[in-house]
Amino acid sequence: MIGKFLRGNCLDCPAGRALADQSVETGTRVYSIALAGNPNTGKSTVFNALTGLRQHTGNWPGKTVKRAEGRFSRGGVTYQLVDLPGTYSLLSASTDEEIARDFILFGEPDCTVVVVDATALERNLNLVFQVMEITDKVVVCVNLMDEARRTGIEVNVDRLSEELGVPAVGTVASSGEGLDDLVAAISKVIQGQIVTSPKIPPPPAAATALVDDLVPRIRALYPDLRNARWIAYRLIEGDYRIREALMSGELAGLAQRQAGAS
Ligand SMILES: Nc1nc2c(ncn2[C@@H]2O[C@H](COP(=O)(O)OP(=O)(O)OP(=O)(O)O)[C@@H](O)[C@H]2O)c(=O)[nH]1
Ligand SMILES: [Mg+2]
Repeated sequence: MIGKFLRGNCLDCPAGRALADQSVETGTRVYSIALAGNPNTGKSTVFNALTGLRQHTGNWPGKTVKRAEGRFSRGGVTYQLVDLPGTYSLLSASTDEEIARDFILFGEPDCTVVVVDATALERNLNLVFQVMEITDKVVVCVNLMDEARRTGIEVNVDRLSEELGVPAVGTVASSGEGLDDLVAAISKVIQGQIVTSPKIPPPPAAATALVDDLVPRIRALYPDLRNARWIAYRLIEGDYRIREALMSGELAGLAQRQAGAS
């Protein structure tokens, strides 16, 4: 029952358990939101502005090394915001990437916000696509819009949103501009008022054939797993962490939690 209630939170981690305990006490549903993004895009600035906490920010990449958590409420709804370390990808090449990837995959947030740099959109989109492969509950926060304006870069966020199939919101996190719209988009995605349909560039045909072959085998082992296709892609990329999770049965735990939640 509590598993059902807290679907979206990782009940195996201390933060998830703490959240579970508090939710039992208050009897209210708390929605979890992950803040992902390349290094130095303003994730912690968004986190601080929304939660009122003071997670470390500064003008160099790699400031956030562990995940930080804080809450805020809007319209009678409470959100648990999780500030993740900056990553260029989720392929677990580094501890930071593992922390971010594991939370998005195993923590199953109700919504993942990918904070991107408006002045370097193309480079930042790689991570957006990787996150959209894991989950369709995604909102893109196009931050540093002031820097983009200052350097003459025009970002059409509506067009971006259309092309990605998920909401995109322009923000200046350091001044608070756009953050109300960001929270409104997050809320609509969580409540199902916005139905996302992520558009991810197709992978090479050879990879697709291998993945098509692997997916039924993974499903045979873990019938309740929702992300079998994503797991298959990571396996052919040689992601050792996913391979270990598959061999050790860690994926079975995830599949059971997903089954209990649905
Ligand atoms: N001009 C401008 N500066 C911003 C904006 N958002 C954040 N900053 C600044 O950008 C720098 C990086 O912000 P952080 O919030 O620390 O970035 P981060 O994504 O958490 O960085 P990592 O934790 O290292 O990945 C800080 O100096 C912020 O004050 C913005 O919208 N406009
Ligand atoms: Mg940070």
